[in-house]
Amino acid sequence: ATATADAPVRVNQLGYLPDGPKRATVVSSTTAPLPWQLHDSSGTVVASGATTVRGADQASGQSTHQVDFGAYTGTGTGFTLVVGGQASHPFDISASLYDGLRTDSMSFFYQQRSGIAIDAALTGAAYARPAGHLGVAPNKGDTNVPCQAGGCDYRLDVRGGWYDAGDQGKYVVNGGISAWEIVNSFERARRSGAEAALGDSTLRVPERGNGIPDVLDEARWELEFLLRMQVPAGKPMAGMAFHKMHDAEWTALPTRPDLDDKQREVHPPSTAATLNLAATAAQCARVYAPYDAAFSARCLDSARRAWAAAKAHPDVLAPATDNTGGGAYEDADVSDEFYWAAAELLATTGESQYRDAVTASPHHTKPADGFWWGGTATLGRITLATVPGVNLPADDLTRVRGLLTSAADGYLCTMAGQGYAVPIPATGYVWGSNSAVTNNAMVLAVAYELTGQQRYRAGALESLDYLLGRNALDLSYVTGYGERSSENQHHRFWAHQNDASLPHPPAGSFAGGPNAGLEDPVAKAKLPGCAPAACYVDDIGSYSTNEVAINWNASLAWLAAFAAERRGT
Ligand code: 9MR
Repeated sequence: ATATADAPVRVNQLGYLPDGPKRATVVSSTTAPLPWQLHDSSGTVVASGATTVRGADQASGQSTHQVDFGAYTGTGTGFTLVVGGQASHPFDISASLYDGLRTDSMSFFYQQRSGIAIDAALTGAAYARPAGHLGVAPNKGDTNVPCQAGGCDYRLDVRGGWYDAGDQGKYVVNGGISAWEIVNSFERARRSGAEAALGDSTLRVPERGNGIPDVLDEARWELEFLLRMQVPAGKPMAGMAFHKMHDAEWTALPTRPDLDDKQREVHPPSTAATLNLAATAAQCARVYAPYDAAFSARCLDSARRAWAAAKAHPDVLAPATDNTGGGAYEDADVSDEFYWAAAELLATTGESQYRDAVTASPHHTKPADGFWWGGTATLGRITLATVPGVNLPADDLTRVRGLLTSAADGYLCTMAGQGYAVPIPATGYVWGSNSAVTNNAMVLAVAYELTGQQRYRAGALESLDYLLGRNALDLSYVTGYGERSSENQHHRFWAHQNDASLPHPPAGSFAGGPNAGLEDPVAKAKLPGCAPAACYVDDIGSYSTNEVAINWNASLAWLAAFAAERRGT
């Protein structure tokens, strides 16, 4: 049996953990179970059984069967699963399966850095590039940037940070959730005693060897940018955060960052951005305290000022129309950002003013909704539920934990109802759907931490199976991981598809994923009539299905670090 380019046996193409779930999906309209065999690399059948018929799957539009080979406990490389004479792509079964992805998905952020040369010694020559946006010609920014007309009458130094995605804008709301996820990944790993894997000299970053965990070095590059985006004291709306900064017009594809000659502009402050700053700076104050007391204090001061400014200006909303040259990141409801910021400030300071804001928020008792850049309440819930010693009554903390495990139970139920065990419903294939999968999988992982119940860990791991090839397209959405993986994500420098002298995205780059909305010209042309989970094309022009973005990679990196942890079970 051989794998075809579109094998009907869909596996996690990277593989499976010896102590994790091992399931696959078979595309077949046969209504009777089919025999399956697991072959090792020498072709020997090491396990066999019969499929479970699952029938029509709404998200993929396919008829499916399920294979469960979880009883097999061997390890090795080059396994294949064979059904009806068709073999899956080869895969491994190994405890170290996710070690590489943990590093690569986290190293993505160094390569997205603005304001620093990307060093060939760290990335390989193909990915090296000069520093972008330091005001060196032809760049006009980001060291002396005018506020957009009407915003303010002074200039700012807002260098640094990460480019958001395939574009080179820098947006506080998306920077906030991304930095939070990276820092939270470390905070979580420290609670489980596994922070060494994210420690110093674990990443390909220039700060390796400085005695500080590399994950925190990387997140600090963004945090320093977020701090710079705060309106200075003495200016109108002091303490608020500017919503975003980006080019005055969209740049062409490709445009290497240092070759961008467009005017960079800071856009007016927003309450949402201000609360993203308050939340991430409060988290920063807590998590960096053991490593750099001065930075921790700077973060806390900024967080307090941001919180006060947001309370004074609670409804300054970024408009959806402000999308020339960069994304709008509009948000009409900032109640969830208030809750998240209050939760972070409470967890860091224990102060009653923040506790009162938490307990008065409608989000404190609502079911835990899925989080994303525009909906951040569950980030606050995760912090309240997991950080030791939060100053809330014990029964209240128990209740918040229960909201998270209930949400996790909901995701398990959603997964169980589908041919491809995805923790989003058939209606959930929107722009960046892959990050809805990783974000929901994070909640499953948190539920595992809170309860120790294996079904939650299994759900988190099975979500990775979907992303790494067990899906409607038989494709891994992570560059370099799996036999068939995305490699033409929308990006202005990793634009090999448009210019052969430029590289593909580096290993560990995560595509946005299927988007039934078909919101770009390439998707409209190539994907008419697609089933939701098949509305994806690995084409650089399809920014609505195939962009990379810091909020998506941050969530993947969080999940990869969770999956890579050895649990000795
Ligand atoms: O992730 C964002 C998605 O939720 C929105 O629907 C979409 C359109 O507004 O924008 C996405 O964010 C993009 C941002 O606007 C600009 N940089 C690239 C981001 C990822 O595609």
